[in-house]
Amino acid sequence: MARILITSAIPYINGIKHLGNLVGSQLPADLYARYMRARGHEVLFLCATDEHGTPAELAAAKAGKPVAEYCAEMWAVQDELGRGFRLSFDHFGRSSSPQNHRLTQHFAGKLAEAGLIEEVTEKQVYSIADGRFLPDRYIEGTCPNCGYDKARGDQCENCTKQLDPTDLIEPRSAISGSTELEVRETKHLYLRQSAMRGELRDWINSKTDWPILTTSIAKKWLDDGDGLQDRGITRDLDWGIPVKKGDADWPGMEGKVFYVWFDAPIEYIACAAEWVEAGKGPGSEKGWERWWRTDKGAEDVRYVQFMGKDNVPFHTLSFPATILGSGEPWKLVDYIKSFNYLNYDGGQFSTSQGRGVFMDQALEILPPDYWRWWLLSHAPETSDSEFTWEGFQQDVNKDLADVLGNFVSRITKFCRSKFGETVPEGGGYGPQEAALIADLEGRLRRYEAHMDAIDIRKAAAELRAIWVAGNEYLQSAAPWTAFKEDPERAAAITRFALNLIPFYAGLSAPFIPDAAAAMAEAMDVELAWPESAETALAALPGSHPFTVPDVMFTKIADEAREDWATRFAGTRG
Ligand code: B3M
Ligand code: ZN
Repeated sequence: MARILITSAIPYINGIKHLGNLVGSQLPADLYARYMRARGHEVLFLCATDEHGTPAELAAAKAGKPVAEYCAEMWAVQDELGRGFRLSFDHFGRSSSPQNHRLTQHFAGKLAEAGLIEEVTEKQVYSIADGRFLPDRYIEGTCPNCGYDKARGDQCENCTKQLDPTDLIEPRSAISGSTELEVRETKHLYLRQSAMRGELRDWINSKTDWPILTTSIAKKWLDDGDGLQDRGITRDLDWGIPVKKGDADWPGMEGKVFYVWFDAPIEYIACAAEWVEAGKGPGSEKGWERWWRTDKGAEDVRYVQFMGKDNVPFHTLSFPATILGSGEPWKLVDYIKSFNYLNYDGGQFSTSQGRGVFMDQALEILPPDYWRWWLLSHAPETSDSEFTWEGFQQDVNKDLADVLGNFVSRITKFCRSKFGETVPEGGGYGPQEAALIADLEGRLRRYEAHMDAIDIRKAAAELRAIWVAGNEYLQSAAPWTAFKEDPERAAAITRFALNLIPFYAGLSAPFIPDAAAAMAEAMDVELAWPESAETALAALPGSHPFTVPDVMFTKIADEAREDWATRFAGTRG
């Protein structure tokens, strides 16, 4: 038995995530966590909300709420949606937690001790009316390029030109509208990542088994002339983790907070501490350290991270720089599974335009298994993939309703009508059953190998093939025909087919946990990972009771598909 630490990139707090976000980190991480638990490993699966930074402040302002209140509410919304999708986090934390405050300040202190932090004085726009420095995107004005009058200090939304706040004509504060702005000096902390380039390169080069998507992005940033620049890790904002050196004040840094990307990955660690404090982990207060400190038992932990490709530089370079630079024995990631993008119906999902399906909407229209199956079986692993309503309808109707659902319904109903609601005795398995066992044995091992390697699409394809094999067996063995001539033979076929249901339940649970639980319940068994096809398919003895389950998957009708395509085309309310 191994110990496996799994984290999903932590979603920003500002709003509900779309299905592209979901399939880029939380959902595949959940698949892997469920699989590893099913294989008997000790798993700690963590996620949280990423609550700091300008986007959180802006979203709170838009919602007309104090930012702390806004974050607390949105955390609850995201937590609930995670449950709705059956994301099996051991803890869903918050980057604003006291644990993360302490740890982030601790890491900053250690990095300073190691000489890896530089204090830099810069010039920045200060708003007299607002009594604060303004981040670039808090400054608005007229674009010098196109004349758009709501251009932001970082970029013009109209012509997409990248801007500096000083480029803007008639700049004003986006908070108050005040034009009383001046440039003032302010001090910031920089993490000297460049000093760690060699160490980071050696570490990345040692990861020969990582997905190419992950290492190619990391290497591009390492080798790009200015890819591994020293990085500002503080901001002039109110909301965030106050800049301190461990417990001590940091002279000159009063009123400043850490940059959101400095504290967000540290939340992976803090989340384990939150998990323990919430009473869900081991009793002892420091019990989380056995997952995170290699001097406290974490040396035999395998740590796997899941994220979209845009997050890869932060996880392959910045966060490792924090960990390595601290000089303390923290666990480094062992494997990074990264994803391309899921597109939506010929374009992109867009949060600002409300284009595509968002997590809350998805659950309003269909149960989680439909989404889980489609999204995972189309995970954007080697290239971007695309959601279309036709494709979704076709795949879900076929794989889930016609193949798996139909199989379960057909055999349980047939048995009930001919033998009653117990597994029929009598008749031994013949060559047809032996052939299927041999086939399924090979498929089972291949499925396990794909899941071990986190090759999600390949795993889904193998699972689908396993379902199809049972369906084809039932079709060709045709117990309804055999029953007329040879009831003993029909009993054997039926018993064999009924035994496939718990086998399917165990194997399908990481992808479609609700349907798997329903299958196991109908067959009156515990969900379990099969040791082998041979043992699993002889597990239910004659006279074992079962019930015919409710319809597992209703097909998606054309009208529903058309309605949804229109409803989700854009401009969410
Ligand atoms: N919140 C970006 C994202 O949600 C960011 C990830 C942080 S992971 C430490 O895609
Ligand atoms: Zn412009």
